[in-house]
Amino acid sequence: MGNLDDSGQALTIVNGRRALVTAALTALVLTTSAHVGSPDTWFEGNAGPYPVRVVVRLPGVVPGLAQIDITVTGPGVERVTAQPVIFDAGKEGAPPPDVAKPVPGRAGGYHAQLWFMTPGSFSVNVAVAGSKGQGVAIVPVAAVPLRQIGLYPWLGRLLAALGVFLFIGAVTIFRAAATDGVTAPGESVPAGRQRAGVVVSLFGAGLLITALWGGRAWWRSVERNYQNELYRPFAAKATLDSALGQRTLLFTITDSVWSARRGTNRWERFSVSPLVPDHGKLMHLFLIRRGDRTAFAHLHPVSVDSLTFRAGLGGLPRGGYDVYADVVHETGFPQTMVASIDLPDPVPGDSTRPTDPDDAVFEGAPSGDRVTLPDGATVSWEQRPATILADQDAGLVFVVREPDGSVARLEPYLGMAAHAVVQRSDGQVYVHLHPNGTISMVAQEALGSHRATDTIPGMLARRLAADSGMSRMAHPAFDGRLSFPYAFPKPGDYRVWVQFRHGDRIVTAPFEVAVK
Ligand SMILES: [Cu+2]
Repeated sequence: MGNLDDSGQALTIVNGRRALVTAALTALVLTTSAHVGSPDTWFEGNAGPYPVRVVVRLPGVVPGLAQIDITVTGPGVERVTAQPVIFDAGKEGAPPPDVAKPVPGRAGGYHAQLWFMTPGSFSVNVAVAGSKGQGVAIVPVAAVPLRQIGLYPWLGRLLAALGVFLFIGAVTIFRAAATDGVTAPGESVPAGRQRAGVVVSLFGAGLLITALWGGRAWWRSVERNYQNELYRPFAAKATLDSALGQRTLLFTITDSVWSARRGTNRWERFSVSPLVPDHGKLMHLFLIRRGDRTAFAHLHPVSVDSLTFRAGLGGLPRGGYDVYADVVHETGFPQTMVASIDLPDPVPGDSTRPTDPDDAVFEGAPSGDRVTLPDGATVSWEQRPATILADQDAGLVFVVREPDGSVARLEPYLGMAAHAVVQRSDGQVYVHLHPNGTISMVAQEALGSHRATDTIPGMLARRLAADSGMSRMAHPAFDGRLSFPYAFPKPGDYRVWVQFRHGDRIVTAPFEVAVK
């Protein structure tokens, strides 16, 4: 399996859709919508008056059965339901909600299983009813086929053995029909009929082989159709523009599905809709230097045209970088595009400043569980679990303290208390987290505020953009205790960059995690 650099390059070189499918197949297992290789959805928020945590584990195949784990905090809960609602059909087109069953031995724990029958952008609506009334939490989930499940080897061998048995049986019947079948009982089969038996059984075997061949061709075409439906992120490339002696990055979506605005399979329909600003930005671009990972940037490129985005690189040092671009479509469908870029040294006197006041460029290595900031404030990973296991709550709880030890108040950064970016050392896992989990805020808004009258592409996007401008105006300060609900998807060496705004500075604090 190629690493992401290879696949990223392969994706930029070939532009034709067919060729892409082949190139993408190697990377498919690793890549999925708004993250890379981290398919579970984690959500923390409220269903009306009830605080809830929801984890949606998709099977990676569609149709497929998803496991929904719900934790409701607080007393008086009587009934918890979960319902999958696809973006374009809305609640009217959704199946009835499933009642989640209490999980024995886990206080406030509920479990449900939901079928996702078609790929697309869904919300899982978790409804809680009880003594405090009722409420619904909308959890955006992009259900896309990510993998092909192979036949169990033992089942393959068993079916092959049964097939050979049937084939031999059928040929024997053909022969018997031309020999014993037309000979009176007790008589021996004449030599002429013996020969006819051989001819008929050869003819029958030929017929069966032709039928099997046809069946194989049919099955292959079914398989090809399925592979065509497998999710692959948009192809994209990152290039350096050094015109005027300044380093700016051009991020270009090279995918023909996007440039032609035409999707040929079911999930692509959700990805040709306009982009919507998440936290007020159309694109969140992360650059992480390969190898030591001591250089990191969180940029917000401006769109030059519908395919190209441009961002100033500030003082980002030289090196080979993994580039991850998070976008969300109007349908609530999120994507992470992957590319790579080699940066030269900053030009002396390079005046490129980051394009956006919310951009952050950071250089530095992790230094244990506590990071001291230049102004004396600290960020510490508190109650860090002794061992962190894959697929188990990672306990990402960070506390920002003022130099005097009191818990800090944080200004909103991009409308949130904090952001965290997680990457595994080989670049094959990447995800962007918030205290409300892995979900995108604007995806949640899109799924929650989509109306049947939103028939023209861009209508909902415009409304969401207006809303996002409104919501950025007034925001209270946040508490310096930051908790990110998440589980690392597989073992490995991870780095987590926690970002927040403290006073007038954007702070980036790196942490190292070994996941077993
Ligand atoms: Cu963020």
